[in-house]
Amino acid sequence: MSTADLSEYDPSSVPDAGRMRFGIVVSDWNSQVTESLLRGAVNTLKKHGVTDNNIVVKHVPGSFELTLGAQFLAEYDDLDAIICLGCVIQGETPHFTYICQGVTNGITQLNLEYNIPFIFGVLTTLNMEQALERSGGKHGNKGDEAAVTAIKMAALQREME
Ligand code: DLZ
Repeated sequence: MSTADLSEYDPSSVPDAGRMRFGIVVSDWNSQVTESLLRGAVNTLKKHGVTDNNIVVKHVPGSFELTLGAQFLAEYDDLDAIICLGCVIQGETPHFTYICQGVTNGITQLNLEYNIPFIFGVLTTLNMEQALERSGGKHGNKGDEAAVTAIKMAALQREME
């Protein structure tokens, strides 16, 4: 993956995911952006062999809720990895910082507490323009990148089991 276009990658470097099952938890805040991240993630999973019935999508109100939504998925389904998708845009108050810290720490903690990977697909941008550029615009789609990361981490775990 280059730094100019995060979604550029060599497809042959991604393991076959035909027998894997993934959860995606997506935040409804800035839904124009997060729906595009979701489309990218789903399309990329399918491109690498994941079937529709092995992609479980759940929505949460905002990025702060991604951690608990992902924990619910981990508890109630049998998944190889969980992708967390959100978009936090800086406003005039420190709210941005607290949400970013909360979700970053939360997802990190899930990675350490559960025996499956949780992927951080959350855009943290200064404005909507930057978010659009990274959700299907000139900087690619962070949803694609999150899906590739999920497949690679799930394959790594299978390899080591
Ligand atoms: C409250 C809030 C604000 C101001 N901004 C965003 C944002 O840019 N992106 C996002 O995903 N969520 C935002 N939220 C909502 C919080 O994530 C959360 O849903 C509420 O604080 C309720 O817990």
